[in-house]
Amino acid sequence: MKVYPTSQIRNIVFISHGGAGKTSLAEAMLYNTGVTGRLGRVDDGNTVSDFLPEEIKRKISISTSLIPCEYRDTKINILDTPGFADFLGEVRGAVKVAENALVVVSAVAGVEVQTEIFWEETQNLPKIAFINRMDRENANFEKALDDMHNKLSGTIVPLQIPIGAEADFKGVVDLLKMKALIFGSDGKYREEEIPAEMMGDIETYKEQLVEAAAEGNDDLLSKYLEGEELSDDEIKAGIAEAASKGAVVFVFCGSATSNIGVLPVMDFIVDCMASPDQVAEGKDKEPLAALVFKTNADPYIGRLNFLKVVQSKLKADSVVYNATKEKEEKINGLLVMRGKEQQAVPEANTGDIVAVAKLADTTTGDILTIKSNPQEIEPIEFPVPNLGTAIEPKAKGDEDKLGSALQKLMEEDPTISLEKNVETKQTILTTMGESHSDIIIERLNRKFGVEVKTAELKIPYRETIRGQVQVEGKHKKQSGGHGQYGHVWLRLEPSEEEFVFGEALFGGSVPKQYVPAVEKGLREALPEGVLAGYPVTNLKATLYDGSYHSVDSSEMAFKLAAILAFKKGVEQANPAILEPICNIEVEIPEQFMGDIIGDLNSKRGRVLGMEPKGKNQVIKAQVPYKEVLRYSIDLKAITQGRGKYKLEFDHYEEAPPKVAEEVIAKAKRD
Ligand SMILES: Nc1nc2c(ncn2[C@@H]2O[C@H](COP(=O)(O)OP(=O)(O)OP(=O)(O)O)[C@@H](O)[C@H]2O)c(=O)[nH]1
Ligand SMILES: [Mg+2]
Repeated sequence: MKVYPTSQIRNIVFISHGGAGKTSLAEAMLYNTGVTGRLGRVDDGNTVSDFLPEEIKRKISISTSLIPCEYRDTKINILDTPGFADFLGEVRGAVKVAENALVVVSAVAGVEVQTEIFWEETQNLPKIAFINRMDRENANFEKALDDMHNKLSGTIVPLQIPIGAEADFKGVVDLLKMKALIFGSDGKYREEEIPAEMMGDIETYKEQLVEAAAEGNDDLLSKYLEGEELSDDEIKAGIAEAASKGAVVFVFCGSATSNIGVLPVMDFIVDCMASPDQVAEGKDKEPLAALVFKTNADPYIGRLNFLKVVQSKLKADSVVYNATKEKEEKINGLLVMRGKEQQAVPEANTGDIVAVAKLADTTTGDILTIKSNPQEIEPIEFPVPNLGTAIEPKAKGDEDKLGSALQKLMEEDPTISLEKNVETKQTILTTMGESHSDIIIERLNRKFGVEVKTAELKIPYRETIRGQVQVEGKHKKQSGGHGQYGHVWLRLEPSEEEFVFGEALFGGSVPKQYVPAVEKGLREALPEGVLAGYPVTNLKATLYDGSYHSVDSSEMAFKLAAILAFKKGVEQANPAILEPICNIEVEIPEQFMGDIIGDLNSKRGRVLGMEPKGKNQVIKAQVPYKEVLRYSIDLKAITQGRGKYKLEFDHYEEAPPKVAEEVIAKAKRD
C-alpha cells in the first residue's frame, strides 16, 4: 500500500448497537475495492474484521479492527468497533483517532440503545448514517428515520431513499443526482429514471436536502433564505461543507450483506467527509506527536501498537520518545494493518493510522514524540470497569503464569483491572461486564495456556463486641521442672478506634515487663473472631489485674493467657458481625430515578441525596457491599446500559440478624 498524503486520508469510525451491520458494511467496502474476491460474512466467520477466535465463535465484534480501503486514490481507514456495551473502551479509543463517524441503524430494529449512547460519545465528530438491512423482512426506512429524529440529536437529513423494501429492495434514489441507482450483485449500480410513483415523496425529501445544503455556509444560507434557487453545484458544495463540519448528518440506506447502497457511501466519504487536515491543528506542524490508541499483546509475535500520527510524520527506522513512559523507543518498521494482515510502509503522514511492532515499553494511551520538544495530546478517557470476579488458576502452581498473562492482557485492554485482596486473599479481576469477563478468561487460555476458574467474591466482614465484660485468662502448666504461669484480668469494651490497649494495673499484680506480651497476645488474637473467623475490630482491652509466679512466669505465658482471656471475653461480650458499607454514586437519565431508588431501597440502601449532572441525575446513597457485588448487571438491566456508577468503601456497620446468621452458618459449613 502506498503512503497517502493527509488530504487523501479519511479516518472513519463505524459505530452502532450490536448487530446493526458495521462489520458487514466494512466487508462490502473491502469487496468493492477489490481487497477481497468475495463478500465475507459474519455468519460464516470469514470477515476481515472479526478475525479473533472469540469473535468468530460469537459472531460479534469484540475488538476494534482497523480496515484500510483504497478508493479513488484515497485511503479510507475504517475503524470497525464492537456494538456491545462491555466493549465501550474499544469504541472510545477508536473515536479518539477518527475525524468522522458512520452510524449504522437497522431498518428493522431502528435506533437501539447502544446507538444512542455511542451517538453521544461521538458528539464532536461529523457523522453520516447508513440505514441498513433494507432487504430484511419488516425493514422500514421511514420508521427508522423517524426513530433517529426522535432519539438522536442534530440535524438528520436523508440523501438517499430506498426503492422497495424487504425482498423487493433494489436500490436507492439519490436526491442529489435525482436518479434511481439500481444495484447489481457486484455492488455496482446503473442509473435510471426515478419511478414515477415515488416522485411525490422525493420532492419533499429534496426540499429538505436543499435546505440542509444551505446550512453549509452563510452565503448559501442567505441566498436560500432570500428565496433564490441553488444550483446543483452549490447544493453539492453546501452538502460537503455541512457534512465535514458536522452541521448535518446525511442519511444513506441499503443492505450491507447484499452490497446495495454501499458504493455511494464510499463516494461520499471521499468527496464530503473530513480529512485529518480539515480538522487537526497538527497540519504542517512539527514535531512528531502520535497517540497509541490500541495495543495487541501476542505471546509469540510480541506487542503491536496501533497509533495515529497527530502531528508531523512518523518514519520507519526512527527513534521516538515515549513522553508518557519517559523512554526512547526504536521504530523498526511501520505496518499498515488490515484485520490481521500487515504490510510494511516507509512512513506515515499526519492523520494516518498505522501499527508498530515490538516496542519495548509502549502501551495504549501513550504519546510518541521527540525528546527535545515533547508534545501533549489530550488523553483517551477509558471507562472504569466495576464487575469483580474472583479468579484462580485451575492447576496449582500456575499462579505466576496467570499473573504474567493477566499483565499482558491489561496492556491490551485498559478496561480491566486486577487486585489482590489482602483480607479475603482473593485475586479479583474487574471487567466491564459478564461477557467481558468470559472473553478475558477464554483469552487467557487461548493465548497463554492458563486455565482459570472463577469464584464468588468474598466479603471482608468484621466482628466486634457490643457489651463490656471483665474476663480472666490463666495459662498454667506444671510439666516437670520449669513450669509456665501467666494470669490476667482484662476489661473488654466497644471502642471507636479499631483497637486500643490500655493498662490499669496497681500494686504490681502483673510485672511491667509482661505488659507488652499481653498486648502482643491480643494483637495476635484479633484477626480471628469467635463468630465466623473474621477480624475483630472496634475493641478496647484494658489489663487491670492478674498474678505472676517468680520462677514460672514468662512473656510467652502471659501472651497465651491474654489470648485465652480474649477468646472467652469476646464470646461473653455480645459479639456481632459487621458488614462493609459503601458509598455509591449512580448516574442515570432522569426517567430511571424511581426505579433506581426503589432498587437501592430493596438492597438496604440509604439514599443520601441527588443532584443533576448535565442531562442526567446523580443519586448518592450508602449501601451494603454485599448487595452491590454485581450492581453493574442490575444497573444495566434497569437502564438498558444508560447508567454508570462509582462504588467506594466507606465504613463498617453491624449486619442485620438475618445477614449475620447467614455469615455465621456459612463459616461453620466451610
Ligand atoms: N439481511 C441482512 N442481514 C444483514 C445485513 N447487514 C448485516 N446483516 C447480518 O446481521 C448480523 C450482524 O451483522 P454484523 O455486520 O456482524 O453487525 P455488527 O454491527 O458488526 O455487530 P457487532 O459487531 O456485534 O456490533 C449478521 O448475521 C449479518 O449477516 C443486511 O444488510 N441485510
Ligand atoms: Mg461487528
